[in-house]
Amino acid sequence: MVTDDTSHSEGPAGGWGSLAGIATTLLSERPSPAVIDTLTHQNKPRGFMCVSCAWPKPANYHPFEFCENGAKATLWELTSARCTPGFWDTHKVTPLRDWKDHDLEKLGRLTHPLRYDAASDSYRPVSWEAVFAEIGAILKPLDPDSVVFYSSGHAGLEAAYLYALLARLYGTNNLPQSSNMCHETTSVGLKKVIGSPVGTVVWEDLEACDAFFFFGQNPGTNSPRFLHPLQDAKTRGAKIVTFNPLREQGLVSFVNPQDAVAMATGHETVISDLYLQVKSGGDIAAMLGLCKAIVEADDAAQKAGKARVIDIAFIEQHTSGFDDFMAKIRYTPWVQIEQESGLSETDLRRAADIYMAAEKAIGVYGMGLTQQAEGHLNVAMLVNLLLMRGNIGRLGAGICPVRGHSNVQGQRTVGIAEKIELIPVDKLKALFGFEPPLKDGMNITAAAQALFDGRVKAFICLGGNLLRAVPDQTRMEAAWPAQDLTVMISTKLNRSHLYPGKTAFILPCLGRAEIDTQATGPQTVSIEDSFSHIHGSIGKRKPPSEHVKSELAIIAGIARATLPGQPKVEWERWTGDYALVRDLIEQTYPEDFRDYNARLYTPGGFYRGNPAHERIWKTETNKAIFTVPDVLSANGFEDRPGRYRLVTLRSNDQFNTTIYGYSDRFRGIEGTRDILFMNPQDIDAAGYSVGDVLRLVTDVEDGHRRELSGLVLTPYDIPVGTIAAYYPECNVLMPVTHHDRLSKTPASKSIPVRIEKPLTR
Ligand SMILES: Nc1nc2c(c(=O)[nH]1)N[C@H]1C(S)=C(S)[C@@H](COP(=O)(O)OP(=O)(O)OC[C@H]3O[C@@H](n4cnc5c(=O)[nH]c(N)nc54)[C@H](O)[C@@H]3O)O[C@H]1N2
Ligand SMILES: Nc1nc2c(c(=O)[nH]1)N[C@H]1C(S)=C(S)[C@@H](COP(=O)(O)OP(=O)(O)OC[C@H]3O[C@@H](n4cnc5c(=O)[nH]c(N)nc54)[C@H](O)[C@@H]3O)O[C@H]1N2
Ligand SMILES: [Mo]
Repeated sequence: MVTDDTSHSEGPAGGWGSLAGIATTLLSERPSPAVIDTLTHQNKPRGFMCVSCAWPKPANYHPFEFCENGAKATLWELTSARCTPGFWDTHKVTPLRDWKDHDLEKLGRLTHPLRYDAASDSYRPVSWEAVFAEIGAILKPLDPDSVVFYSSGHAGLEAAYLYALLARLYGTNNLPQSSNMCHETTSVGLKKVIGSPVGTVVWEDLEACDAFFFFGQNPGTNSPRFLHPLQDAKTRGAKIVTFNPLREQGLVSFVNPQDAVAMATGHETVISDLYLQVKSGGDIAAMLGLCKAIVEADDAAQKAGKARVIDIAFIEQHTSGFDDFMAKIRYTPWVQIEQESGLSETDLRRAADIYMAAEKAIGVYGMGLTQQAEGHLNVAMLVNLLLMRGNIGRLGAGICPVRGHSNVQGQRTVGIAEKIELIPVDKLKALFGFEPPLKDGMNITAAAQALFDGRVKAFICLGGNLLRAVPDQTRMEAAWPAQDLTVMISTKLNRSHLYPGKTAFILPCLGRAEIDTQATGPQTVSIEDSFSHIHGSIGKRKPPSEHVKSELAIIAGIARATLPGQPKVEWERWTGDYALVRDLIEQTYPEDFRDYNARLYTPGGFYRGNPAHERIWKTETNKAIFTVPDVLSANGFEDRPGRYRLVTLRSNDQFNTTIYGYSDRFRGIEGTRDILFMNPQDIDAAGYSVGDVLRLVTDVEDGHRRELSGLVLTPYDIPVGTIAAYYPECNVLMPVTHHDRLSKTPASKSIPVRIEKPLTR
């Protein structure tokens, strides 16, 4: 449904709309009453931890400690639908490429291990013994550097640790992860400037903070439980300032679906006190503007003999690079800041006033900052802004990257990393008696490039839907099947399964909400949330089929068939008792995981600590570093006539490539995802009409044509020159070379595109 009204949103976030959203999924997935009961155990001690996002689970939880999207994710996983081998009697693989992502996953849970049969172009059931034997036989003779072990942030800490160990025992650090497309900018950029690759904020900080500054993170859709502490913060008088090109409903207002009075009266909390619609890629300039206003206020305070606005004592003791940064601020004129950010000096000064009035401030960010060609500078600029007033490493203040997958951060903590500097090589040597590979492995960008060049022979995927999530999707799909082996450890059918390698397996695994029984009985897994707290998670539901294995058991099966036996490597024992794997994790990372098994069910999780939180800066200068941005725009390309900045968006009815449905109710879009959001002025200027069906073409000349047709032009409250459309549909448009300079994170929030109007509709 398309209207020509740009104020699309359907009232506040949360409220009755979110209950209706859960109800739609309930109806479509037909779960048993017991499944619905399972939801009440979600995110609570000795319950199971949500399979959706990584938002922390508080010690003092609500009766229903889940949100619309967490409930949808659980119901989607515990669906009564099954994709059994019988499906392949009537379906071939190639025609399924025309199916929508929604329809593929909607088939239900995978029930049997499957092997691709080229003769019939379909998958056939196969025994687990045969699976492992064949994978082992193919992997053994391959050069380990030609094999890639991808992991999406779904799997728990125990599986992730063993998966990384499998890759290293095999001989490679090729361990790219979904965070390479997501918060790698944080892992690299934040580490550089504060010495920690993760955020410093913990739950108590949310409760003590006076002002939240949101940059490119959308809590209403992507971390809805965040709206509760925000609502509490507003009630006690805290301020919220948002920088986002789109007016996102969850950052405008919220009705708490767990508050009966609010629900009955429709009482909504206004979330943002100030909402600034920055240009896509305009945040470096916007934050520089805030810093400039602060410096001017500080100058005035000094002249008047008043207390300084800048926390100079903190800066002198704890930071380096301040003088150079000050010079940059002083010499950058307001007109340039306005030009690059798309915001007025007046508005930026208003934001700065709120920042200066707050004793304690938190900087929150997400993909709007990380998925940019200069994403690391975005992150560094946010750190600059916080450092000006000593807003890192004290109660109520800090930096808060909001992570994506439920265990994406934790997987990195326990060894899923391609960079050797992140690996405790000596510990691994001592524990397992082998020589770990010492060469850096490939991240996603490098792996994609190597695949195009024919240098990758086998890809193992622990979860995820890499072929749909990755840039340059069309080129990936062309190159992928040439591999000797593709192995997909998955819960549901997805597009990545439809491009089988010469030998190809789909291996069905348990979901986190399911009971995982091994030799010593039912097992617990664990995850790390966005605030570096570790939680045990106990599955409650019956597995979808007796032929499904746990991720650990699948990893161990592959390992035993592929690697020579080693006395200190005991796959069978470890998979029989996951507590033993936790012991290994503790021995490898003793500081982070002290008393791991004993502390597993700590309410709210146990904190593994963060030096930057204590103002210990593990950087090159042993201080927090002020960074001088060498450019003011983060998008990495020039503006020119006819070129737009394309933002790729998530709807509230999807979890990454999992499309629950076609209702993006916060943006007023129903029944379709084939939408191009555009400012009405741009529509007029280009001579288009609302409802036109248009084609996007990537405006990069590298010999590859990238296009996406069939998008319906929809007016929206978005800055001139910035347009938006949905991810993952847009991934055919993203060149793999368009990424953050430092971390190589694909720049999915600002892709240079042109618009074409096809002659026929
Ligand atoms: N329901 C649901 N929840 C999810 C997910 C999901 O797909 N669905 N995905 C999970 C994952 S893996 C992740 S990483 C997180 C992602 O969660 P977020 O970090 O919130 O990611 P996005 O929704 O992609 O983008 C966030 C916002 O960035 C804004 N933006 C775009 N360009 C710019 C810019 O240049 N500057 C600024 N300031 N803002 C900009 C967009 O308008 C959008 O509102 O969510 C997790 N949770
Ligand atoms: N254009 C554009 N591209 C993007 C982004 C963007 O904003 N714009 N965002 C990027 C981001 S932030 C991310 S994180 C990536 C996401 O990329 P991925 O992590 O690769 O993708 P998902 O959609 O999360 O993967 C969904 C699949 O995971 C499997 N699965 C689900 N649960 C489990 C489980 O418990 N175990 C196992 N083994 N498998 C499971 C199911 O088969 C399901 O089909 O995409 C990136 N790509
Ligand atoms: Mo992500």
